[in-house]
Amino acid sequence: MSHLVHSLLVAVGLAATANAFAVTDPRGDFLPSFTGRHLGALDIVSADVAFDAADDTFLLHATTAGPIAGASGAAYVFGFNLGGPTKTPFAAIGEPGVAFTSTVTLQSNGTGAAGATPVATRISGDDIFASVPAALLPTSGVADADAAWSLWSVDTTVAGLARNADFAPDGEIRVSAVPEPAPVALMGAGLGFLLFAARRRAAARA
Ligand SMILES: [Ca+2]
Repeated sequence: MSHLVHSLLVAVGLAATANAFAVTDPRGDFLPSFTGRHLGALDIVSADVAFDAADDTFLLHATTAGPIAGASGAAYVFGFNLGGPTKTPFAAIGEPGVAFTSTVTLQSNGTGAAGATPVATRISGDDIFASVPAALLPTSGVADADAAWSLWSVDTTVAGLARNADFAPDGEIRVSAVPEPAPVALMGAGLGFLLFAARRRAAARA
């Protein structure tokens, strides 16, 4: 019994502290077509997007190989696919899998926008974050929790497709879910335990 309770507590602890699933990307893998500055800030090394159902908000995060705040003109574009006709503008530079219906652009100067609506952006060292209300991204037949995303870095001092530095992920990946609040997780664990105990009693009678 005590072992089972301990296992449940460990499971609850994991559920409460689990981080969003992050996509990792190699260092120094700028696209051959990229003609901009090879800044660490334009080299994506990991990224994640989670959907917080409680707040109806997407939580965006990217980590780069260098400090972001000082890299003037660096931008990070999160592409979202929420159903309907997609844009696939990057086949010519070897990224045909990047398909999106809307974008959120975060800038190294701390500004950001979802479409034409400003989005608060936070920068800390090599990391950039933003919370984006799901209502800002148009949907067509895909639930917010099932949204797919991709990310690419841009040197905005360069024109055309040659401005796109690094794609990570370069195919569509589904948003992760923000872990449910601890009290809800505890309730779930309690219910699981009751079910387990009931099944064990039933098995003992059989
Ligand atoms: Ca990279």
